[in-house]
Amino acid sequence: MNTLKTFLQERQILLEDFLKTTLAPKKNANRLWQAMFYSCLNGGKRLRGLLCLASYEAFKPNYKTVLNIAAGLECIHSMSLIHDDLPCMDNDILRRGKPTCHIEFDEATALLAGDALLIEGLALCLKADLRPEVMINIMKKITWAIGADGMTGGQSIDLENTNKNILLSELENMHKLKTGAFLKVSVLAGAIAAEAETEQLEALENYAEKIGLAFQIVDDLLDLEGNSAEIGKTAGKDLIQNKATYPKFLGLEQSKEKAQNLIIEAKLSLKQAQIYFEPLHQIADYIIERRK
Ligand code: GRG
Repeated sequence: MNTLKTFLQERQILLEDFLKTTLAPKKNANRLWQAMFYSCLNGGKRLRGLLCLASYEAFKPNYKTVLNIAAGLECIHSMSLIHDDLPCMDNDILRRGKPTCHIEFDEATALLAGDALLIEGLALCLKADLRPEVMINIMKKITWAIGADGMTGGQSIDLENTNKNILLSELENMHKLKTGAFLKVSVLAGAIAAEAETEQLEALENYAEKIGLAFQIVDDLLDLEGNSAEIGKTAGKDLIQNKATYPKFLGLEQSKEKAQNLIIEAKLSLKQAQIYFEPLHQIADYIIERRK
């Protein structure tokens, strides 16, 4: 991550090492584990894991308490990318600068690698040493965020919307579910683990909603303005697939402006709840500065 400061870079490396160590014993156990390792340890930005660590550390010092959750969230995220790339979904051949899982292995293995990463990811989250009621609360929120009223539901709406004329509000709702819900729970999981106050959780929820939407707008912009080598996935796909995007609705300049304003609002909601933790601001900035 080129623009993230040392504090977050350190945690990114630590999270990467933790994921590697956790999955390594099984790395070559069989084709399934090889595909899981290939798709999880392949240079993701680790945004969801970092959000979880940072929102914990905004309230309590020992972020290693939530390392299992941060790693579990990254496994679940990797699962969603594998399935998203499948021929029956987005049908893509490039992910994180490498052939997608079903290209490198085969479709059935990719499907199963996704399934297994989802289960292993949830199991990893459950390993965090937290009070049972805190753990249950986090697991409820994670399962909700990835279920039919969250990420899976959003993906389904996205598939239905392809080649259709939809409203901006419908686009926003789709992203709220598909991408936003999981980013939000990544932020909340850390803060809930740190037993933050209700008012602080509300502020973080608001922060997460704003950065989630900004993340998606930037994703649309990168698809349009970036190149495949830089973004690590096939650029220009939204146009080819005739997908609704923010630049399509708002134009380039207004989309950029909207993303920037959302980041300002996200930071403001932290300030209003007196959450002064610089890395959360840095992540918000990174979301609009990123080039991949
Ligand atoms: C969770 C059961 C279950 C099913 C998943 C396939 C699917 C259903 C959902 C797809 C969700 C999806 C892929 C949303 C796109 C989110 C997105 C823009 C991902 C890219 O995130 P980055 O840029 O990626 O953080 P890296 O590679 O850095 O991790």
